[in-house]
Amino acid sequence: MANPFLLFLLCFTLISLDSDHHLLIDKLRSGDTRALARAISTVENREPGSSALLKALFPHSGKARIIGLTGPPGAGKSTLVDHLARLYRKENRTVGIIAVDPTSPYTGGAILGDRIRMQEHFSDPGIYIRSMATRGSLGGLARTTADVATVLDASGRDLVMIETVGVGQDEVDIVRLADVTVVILVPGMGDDVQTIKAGIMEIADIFVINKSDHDGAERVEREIRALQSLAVRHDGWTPPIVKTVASEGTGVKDLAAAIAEYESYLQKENLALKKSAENWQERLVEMLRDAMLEKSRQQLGNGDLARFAAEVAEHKRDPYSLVEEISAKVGNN
Ligand SMILES: Nc1nc2c(ncn2[C@@H]2O[C@H](COP(=O)(O)OP(=O)(O)OP(=O)(O)O)[C@@H](O)[C@H]2O)c(=O)[nH]1
Ligand SMILES: [Mg+2]
Repeated sequence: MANPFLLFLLCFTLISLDSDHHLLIDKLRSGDTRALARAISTVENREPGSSALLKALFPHSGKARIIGLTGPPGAGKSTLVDHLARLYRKENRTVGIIAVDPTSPYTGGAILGDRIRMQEHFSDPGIYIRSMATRGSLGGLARTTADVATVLDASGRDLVMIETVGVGQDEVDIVRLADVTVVILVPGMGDDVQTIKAGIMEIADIFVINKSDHDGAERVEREIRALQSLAVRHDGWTPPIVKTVASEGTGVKDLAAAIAEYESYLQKENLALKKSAENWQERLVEMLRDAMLEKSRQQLGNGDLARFAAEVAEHKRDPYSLVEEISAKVGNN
């Protein structure tokens, strides 16, 4: 028999959590940046109530343009994002920026640069910047970034820009949640174009060759063209190549124009929804995988996995039946 007092307490907590959320949502939708920051932290740290918050926010999302920008370390991504943000603000559009920091050895100085720029924007509530450096975070970096983007979107930001360093699968996953993906390359990368191309080439809707003040911009352009000629995109769009010198703000207008052009192409060809559904298919698989894995973990007792692993290693057990057994139990719950 459940204790009536505990039941009351549970109901009370649930109701107050719910009204807390309503208050928070009202505030963040009215442009309150502190409420926005709190909501983002809740989601980022997977605090209790984060899933309820996301459920309540989701209906308000879907209106922002999500722009993903990726490229090698130090390519000038932050500088470009900064200029784009200023440009969009001149058009009176509100901006949210997520700078995903891979917390790797090569960032040190750049983070500082980002911070200085962040400070400059502080006086303008129309630009909200959030750095995330949470590799290995619960649910994965891509998932967290997607959820934070949903919060920014639901808060009514017109544009959400996501900056990531294009080095791994996580980054590819992150840009996959964007409506428009900008891949930033720089001259003198040599074989790097080859290295990066595997994951990144097919996701680029727009190429930027930044640091075009350096020698070799034409060569990079030729390489991109050559790679493009090998693969035709199924949506019929040919990603344009925009040359920029971000540190001087050169070419930023052209980049904004290319972004707008791709957006109107998506609208005209009725591709926006299709692209979004494709992105969601990936994300749903990932969310399901997380949920299933979590349930499996709950099924397993402390140390079970280590014991099973040892048994499989000693060939006392076969892993195929083991996984079948565990997933069958999960399915029954
Ligand atoms: N010469 C030249 N330097 C540039 C250009 N764009 C950016 N820079 C410089 O390159 C350095 C790195 O720029 P960031 O914007 O921090 O690059 P990032 O890609 O965000 O760097 P990470 O986030 O660390 O990967 C800075 O010192 C910029 O001033 C450019 O077009 N030409
Ligand atoms: Mg940066």
